[in-house]
Amino acid sequence: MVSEQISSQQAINLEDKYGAHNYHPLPVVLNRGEGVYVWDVEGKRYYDFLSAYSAVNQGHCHPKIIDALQKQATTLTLTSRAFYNDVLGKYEKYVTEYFGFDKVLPMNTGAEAVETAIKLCRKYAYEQKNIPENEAQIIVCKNNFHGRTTTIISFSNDEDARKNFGPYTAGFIKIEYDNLDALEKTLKSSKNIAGFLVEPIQGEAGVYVPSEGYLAKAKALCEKYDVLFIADEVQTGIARTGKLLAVNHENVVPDILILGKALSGGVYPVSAVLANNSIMNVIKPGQHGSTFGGNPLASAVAIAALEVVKEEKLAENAEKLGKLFRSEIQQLVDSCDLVKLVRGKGLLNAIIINDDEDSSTAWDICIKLRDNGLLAKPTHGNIIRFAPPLVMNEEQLLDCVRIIKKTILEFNS
Ligand code: IF1
Repeated sequence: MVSEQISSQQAINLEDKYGAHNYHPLPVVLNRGEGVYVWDVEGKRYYDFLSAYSAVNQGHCHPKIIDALQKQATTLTLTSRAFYNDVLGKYEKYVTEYFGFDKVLPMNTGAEAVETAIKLCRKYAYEQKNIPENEAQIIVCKNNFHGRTTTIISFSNDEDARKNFGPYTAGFIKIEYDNLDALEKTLKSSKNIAGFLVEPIQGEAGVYVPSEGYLAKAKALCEKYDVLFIADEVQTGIARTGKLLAVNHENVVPDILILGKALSGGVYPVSAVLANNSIMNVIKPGQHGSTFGGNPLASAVAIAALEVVKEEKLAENAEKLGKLFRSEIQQLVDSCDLVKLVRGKGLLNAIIINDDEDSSTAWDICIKLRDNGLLAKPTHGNIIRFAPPLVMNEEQLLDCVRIIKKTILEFNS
C-alpha cells in the first residue's frame, strides 16, 4: 500500500477526505528527503527551508542517524520503563554530559517535555520553596508558543490555538516578551512565583530575537527572586541559532532545559527535560512517565543525532551561513519595498512582508518560492520563516538566496 505510486492530487484528496483538517499545508506532496533537499511525487527537487520546523537540523535522512535507527529497530524498540534496558542509561549519561546537567527526564514530543517542565517546576515550588499547594504561578510571555496541550494553550494568547478548548488551566501570568521591567514587577508581586518559562527566540510569533542581554538579565532576576528559569529550546536548540543552545549566546544556564525536534534529527519523536539533582530529584517513582519516554530506539537515535551536531560542526555552520543569509537578504530589504525587514540568529530567520497580517501576499510568495524550487511557509500572516537544515553549504545557501531574490523581485514587478 505505502509503496503504491500516487499523484500529488491523489495524495491531497486522500488527506482531505480521511484526515482531520488541522493543518493547511502548502500544496506540495513530498515523497523523499536527503540532506537539504526534498522531492515531490512528480520528481521535482526543492530546497527545504523549513526543516520540519527545525526538526531536521541534521538534514533529511542523515545516514548516521538512520543507521542507528535501523540497527536498534531490528534489536529492541520498546521495553516501557517497567523494566531497564541497555540503551537508556548510556543515552542519559551522554545527553546530560553533552548539555551539562545532572539528570534528564526523557519524553517524546516537545509539548510533553514542556508539560513535564511545568509539573517539575510546580512540584519543586511546593516541596522545596513551601509555596502553598495549588498556588504556584509560572510567568510566561505573550505571543508564546510551547505546544498544543490544553494546559499549554491555556497560557497562549493566539485565539486559533486556544478558542473553544476551555476550561483553561490556571496558574500562569503573561507578561510582555523582552521586557525586564515587566518581569521584575511580576516577580516582586507575589511570593508564589515558581518559574519563568521562556523561548530564547520566539519562533512561531515570527522569529522575535530579544534585545542583547535580555536572557542573562532575566536569569539574574530569577536568581534574585529564587524563581526557576525554564528555557524552551525545542525550536531554538540543537545548533539552530549558531550555538548549541540559544541561551549559550548569553552564557545563560537555565534551571530547567527543554529539548525536542532536532534532538532526534527528525527521525523519531524524542524530547527531554534536563535539570540538576536539587530540582529533578523531587520526582519520585510513579509520579510521572510515558509509555514511549526513553525507549531504546529514541535513545539510540538521539545519541547519533547529537554526535552529528558536533562532528559536522553544525552550530558553527549555522552561525556563518546565518550571517551570510541576513546580509544577502538585507540587500533585498534595501532595494525593494515588498520586504520590510529580515531578522534572526544563526539559521533561524524570517522576513516581514510589507503587507497587512491577513493579506495572502506571504502565502502567495511561498507558492512562487515552491514553483522556483524552495519550500518555506508563512508563520503569522505576513512573516515568512526561513530555516534550512544546518548541513547546508555556502554554495547551496547562495543558490537559495538567488531563488528568494528572484521570486520577490518577480512578485514585485
Ligand atoms: C504545530 C514552530 C509552532 C515549539 C516550541 C514546544 C513545541 C514547539 C518553542 C511543541 C513546536 C511546532 C509545532 C507545530 C508547528 C511548530 C511551530 F514554531 F516550530 F513553527 F507551532 F510554533 N516549544 N513547534 O516551537 O513541540 O509538541 O510539536 O513536538 O503545532 O503546528 P511538539
